[in-house]
Amino acid sequence: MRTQVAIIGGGPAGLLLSQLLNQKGVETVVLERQSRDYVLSRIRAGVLERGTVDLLQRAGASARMMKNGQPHCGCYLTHDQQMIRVDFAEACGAEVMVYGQTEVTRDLYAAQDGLGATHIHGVENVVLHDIETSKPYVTYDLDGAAHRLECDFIAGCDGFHGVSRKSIPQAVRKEYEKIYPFGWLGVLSETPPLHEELIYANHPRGFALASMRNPMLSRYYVQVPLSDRVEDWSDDAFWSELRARLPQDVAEGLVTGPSIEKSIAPLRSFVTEPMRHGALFLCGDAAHIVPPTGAKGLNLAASDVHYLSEGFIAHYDQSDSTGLEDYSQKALARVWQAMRFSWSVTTMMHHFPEHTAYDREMQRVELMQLASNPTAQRLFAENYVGLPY
Ligand code: FAS
Ligand code: PHB
Repeated sequence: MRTQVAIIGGGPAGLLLSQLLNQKGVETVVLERQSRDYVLSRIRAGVLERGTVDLLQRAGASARMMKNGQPHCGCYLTHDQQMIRVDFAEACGAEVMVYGQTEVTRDLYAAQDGLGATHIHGVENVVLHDIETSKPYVTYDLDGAAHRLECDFIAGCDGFHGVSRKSIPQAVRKEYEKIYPFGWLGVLSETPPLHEELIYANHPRGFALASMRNPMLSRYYVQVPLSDRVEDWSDDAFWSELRARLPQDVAEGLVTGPSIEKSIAPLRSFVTEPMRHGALFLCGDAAHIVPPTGAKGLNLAASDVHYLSEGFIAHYDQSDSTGLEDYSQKALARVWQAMRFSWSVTTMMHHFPEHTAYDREMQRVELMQLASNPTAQRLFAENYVGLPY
């Protein structure tokens, strides 16, 4: 089999890249390890930056989002009992879209089906070959049979645990990592959201987040030690801890119910450089991971896809490869900005075991500055809604 761009991984990055390329006549084949149902069962991101919304509109995958998504022009951060609202519209004239990653993935699959795109699910033993030559290829197994996919380029969209990043020689890769000493226990419940906007809570007991997917589907998180396991947390224990970390007057409005999904995600910051090596281009979580505090993971995948799809389209349409040559540097410039924001909000909002009383005062003062200083509000808002591509 032969194609122009082989895409490893059919998550949001792989699907969006395939869609934007196919729309412009660039051939792709998406190789995905899991089944479509499995990919659609994942509960992950919930907030889309304006750039991501624009890209999904360009990709012809935005109708359901524009109908069911919820535009938000602000969010709350709390410090113990104090509620601080950041007004995105007032601070920077923009907003975000609250719409689950699961639904984005569903919309992208529908758009790809509409174009008759080639997705191969259930692949195993994917290996990238000759990425330093002009004739790279991918081998993989499917239902016990060996296959070979010839291509011009390979897009590694296979997430943090995929094979693409590791296909770049260790001597070439420069990696940066910060592991946070806690995780997020997340719960999805078919209950009305606590508040009409997101609430990020800094409390002595730990961080909490009240989010949502729609008027009858809520998404909540509490910070937990890395040693905790999901089975350690009953629904009642979760609701009680979440309630304890929110301002009392707000917590009184919490509607609880059975969890329909419950999971713990560790938090890390990670970047690999470069994001290109020969014919291989890394995209999304394959190249970088952010703590979900700043709602940047999915949105960084989108901006990577924007730069990479523009590069491929110019290459094939106008034999202009400058976009491909500039990809890594351009994508990384935005990645590091998002890394800083995600790290800063994570540091401001979480309870760190090693923090002293002085550190906790710094968190408090950071939040008070956000409450009273329009410049601080603007910096937070511009980063939260998404810096320009
Ligand atoms: P993904 O990991 O989504 O997709 C990679 C795909 O590649 C997967 O479908 C995988 O099955 C496939 N794959 C892997 N190895 C392969 C191989 N060898 N061969 C073929 N296919 C292979 N971001 C936020 O903004 N907010 C959040 O709240 C948030 N919560 C998260 C919770 C969890 C538990 C996790 C893990 C991530 C969360 N993220 C969040 C980040 C998440 O949304 C990612 O940024 C987003 O999924 C990135 O998309 P992709 O780069 O496509 O990677
Ligand atoms: C979510 O709704 O899952 C969500 C929202 C904002 C975040 C992280 C997760 O920063």
